[in-house]
This record gives sequence, structure tokens and C-alpha cells, in this order.
Amino acid sequence: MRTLSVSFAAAVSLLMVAGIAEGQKKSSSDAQYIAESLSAAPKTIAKNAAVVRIEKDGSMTTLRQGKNGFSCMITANNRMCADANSMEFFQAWAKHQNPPDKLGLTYMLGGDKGASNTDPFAMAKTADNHWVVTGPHIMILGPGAKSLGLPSNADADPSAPSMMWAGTPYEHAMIPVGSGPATKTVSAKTDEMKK
Ligand SMILES: [Cu+2]
Repeated sequence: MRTLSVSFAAAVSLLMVAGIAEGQKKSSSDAQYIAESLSAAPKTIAKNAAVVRIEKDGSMTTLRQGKNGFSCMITANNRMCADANSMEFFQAWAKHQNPPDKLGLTYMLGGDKGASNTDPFAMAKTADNHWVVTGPHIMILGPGAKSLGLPSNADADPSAPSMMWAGTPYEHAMIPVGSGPATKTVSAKTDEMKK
């Protein structure tokens, strides 16, 4: 009986694996794009976010409608979920135009695959473009972000808040959020609450 239930479980899991593989085969590149884009935001935001693609000419294709003002996308290889002001910023960036004087909030909870900290249009690391890879973070976009007063060195420390693309129209704040709060602080607080 034990053997039977074990092999039954094995059969079920095989079926499940086959089902997942089948699903992946069927999914278009759009479905994969949507899933990857949405992974940049917290679940509660991703649930109601639109999914868009900024085309090379700066125009935008909507792959999924949203209802919370956030749009998730992959741009320059990076997954992000951006509010409306951020979208104006990214569209201006794609068109090499000045962004509007508005503050935008963007989630990049999956981190990025790296960017030049000095050249907004660099697509790969070079000897002198100050390439930096940042873990999970949020970004504050728009000219007003400068007033946060964060460090704007060419070589940023990706573990601390700093400005990226400083001195360009696309200067913005990079704010690491790590993988969660410092464990010690949380457990200390929990202990305190128990008292
Ligand atoms: Cu970012």
C-alpha cells in the first residue's frame, strides 16, 4: 500500500511537471514578458498593474490593462513597475527628450541586470562607464529627486541610496530595499511585543 501511494504521488507529480511544461510550450513570448514584468512589484501592486512595452521609437504597446496607475515592463533588459509620472520619465528617456518636472515612483524588486551609473543609454559594461548592479530597489524619478541630497558619485555603492545618471536630465534616486528588514531588529521588536 505504501509503495502504491508513493508511486501514485510520483505519477501525480510527473503529471504536474508535464502540465507545467505544456503550459510553458503554449505560452507566447508575451505571456512570459507579462509574468517577468509583474515580478518587479509587490504582489498587491502587480495584481492590478498594467503591462506595457516601450518600443524603440518611444511609443508604447499595452499588453494588459491595469487599474492602479502602475505599469510593469521590461526596459533595457530590466523589470520594473512604474507609476504614471515614471512612465512619462521613461518615455522621455526612450525619445532622448527631457522628462517632465514631476516625481515618479518605480519598483524594481527583482533588482537590475546592471546599468552604467553615468551613461543613461549604455547597454553594456565598458572600461569607463561605471557599471553597477543593484539588488531589489525602488527609484524616485524626475528632476525633483535631486533634492533628496543623496550621494552622486560616478561609482555608486549599490547597497545604499544614491543618485544614478547624475548631471543628466535622467538623474534619479536608487533606493535599495534589500530582501527584507534586518532580522535582528524584527526579532527584538517581536520579543518586546510579547512582554
Ligand atoms: Cu532601477
